[in-house]
Amino acid sequence: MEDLLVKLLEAVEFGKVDKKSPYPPQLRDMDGAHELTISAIEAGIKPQIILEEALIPAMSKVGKKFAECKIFVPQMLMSARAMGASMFQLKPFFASGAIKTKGTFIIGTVKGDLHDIGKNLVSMMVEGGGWSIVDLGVDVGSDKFVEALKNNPGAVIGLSALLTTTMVNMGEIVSTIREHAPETKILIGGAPVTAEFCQHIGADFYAPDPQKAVEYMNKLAS
Ligand code: B1M
Repeated sequence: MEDLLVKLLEAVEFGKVDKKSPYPPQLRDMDGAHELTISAIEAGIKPQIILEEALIPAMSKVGKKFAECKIFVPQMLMSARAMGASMFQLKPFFASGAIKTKGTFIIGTVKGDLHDIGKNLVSMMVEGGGWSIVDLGVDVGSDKFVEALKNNPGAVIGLSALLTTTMVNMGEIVSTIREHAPETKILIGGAPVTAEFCQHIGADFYAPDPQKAVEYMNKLAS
């Protein structure tokens, strides 16, 4: 049983989605995250254990390697895809409550901004860190964040912006969220964003990369 979890961890870490996937070359013709997750469930391994002992540690390794520039966006995307294949098999257990997450993370790219590659990476890494995700997509204004927060009380909010012209919209979104739910934790990021800007608009934390976002979220959950 342990062997299956080790193999699943490795499949997600190196982005092996399923058996027929040619990537990565060193795992060619071997089972991927899809087959290994099914085998783990059939072997009676609890879904919570699959999440905590294979998927979360795998994505944690991926996040650290990315932050240290040992891997780059394409490798990270492949790992996220492998994690997605595994999560797809685990979905019914989330729905039934058999798997408990650390909380909910509502994320979106702010109003006026259509860039979503970085936002998607952060979303997938936080999911891999054991959180439920509500992804509002791109071009999201304060009204949608507030509505999502009403549906998911206590959720953490994540704002992404890639343009100097749209990062300013983060300020209005933060103020509106504070009016409705002052205690909400708000995390921001994106290429033009800085820690100084974060402080200036009254958000709680600036994460330069997905790993720092996951570390912040994990501190909130502990
Ligand atoms: Co745009 N674009 N773009 N673009 N684009 C940039 C951002 C730009 C720097 C290019 C340039 O001029 N050199 C420039 C911005 C200049 C500025 O504001 N100072 C720019 C511009 C000007 C524009 C348009 C205005 C161009 C035009 O139409 N005239 C237009 C705007 C459209 C709009 O949004 N309204 C536009 C459009 C587009 C495309 C649609 C073509 C496409 C986006 C496709 C998509 O996202 N689905 C695009 C792209 C791809 C880029 C570049 C090339 C790449 C951005 C990217 O995805 N990077 C970019 C130039 C560049 O960066 N070389 C550029 C990879 C991604 C992984 O990094 O998003 O920074 P990033 O995310 C990082 C971190 O920032 C962090 O984690 C990620 C991983 O480390 N992070 C977070 C991100 N969000 C976070 C949230 C967090 C925490 C961390 O917590 C919540």
